[in-house]
Amino acid sequence: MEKPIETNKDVEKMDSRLKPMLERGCRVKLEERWLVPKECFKWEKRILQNADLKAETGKLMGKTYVAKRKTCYYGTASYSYAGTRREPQAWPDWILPLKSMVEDSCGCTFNFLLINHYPDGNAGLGYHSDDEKDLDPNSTIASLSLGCSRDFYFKHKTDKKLDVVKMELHAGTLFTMDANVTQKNWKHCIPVRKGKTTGRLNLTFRTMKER
Ligand SMILES: O=C(O)CCC(=O)C(=O)O
Repeated sequence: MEKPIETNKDVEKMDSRLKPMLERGCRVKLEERWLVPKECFKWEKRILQNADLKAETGKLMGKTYVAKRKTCYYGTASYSYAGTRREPQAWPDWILPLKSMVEDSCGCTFNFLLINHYPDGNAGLGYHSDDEKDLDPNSTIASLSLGCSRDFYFKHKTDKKLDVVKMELHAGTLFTMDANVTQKNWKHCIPVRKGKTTGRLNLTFRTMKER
């Protein structure tokens, strides 16, 4: 039997960088070192070996684009993003221990996983909110980072006087946010960073509305 996944029990639960968001009713939490380095390497390798990562495509002004970012979808519910419906593959057995660990930590269950692979710093993700109509607005979105550290920014949608909330997501960080207040009022992005030459994986566990 596989050994249980080790997580760091002494993680900081609150981060002052998130204060402007917490003060405005967002349910956001940054848990650095949620996963210990040895587990990070193990899962990074396992995902790169097993996940069917393909260049992400979408539609912009009627034209199909192919992004540098690669993606893969697992779960039991489909969802639409950037004008395209994504049909996930069934949960593979190899990801289930990690899914359970994230669910235990968040106190909820997830029916969808998006894996993003940024092969290097040329791949990023522009400002957007996770406000797709398929997403359960009362749910939590849990985002686990592996591999190369990357900047992660939040910008308020209407209050231009508010500074951009800046974080760096390191391997093993679990970032959680609500699918409601945070998505209604803030946009987030992973800026392109030309100097980064190694890859990053991000796993966002989500809860879609059941049809
Ligand atoms: O890669 C990340 O950390 C962010 C991913 C993201 O924003 C998304 O999948 O919507």
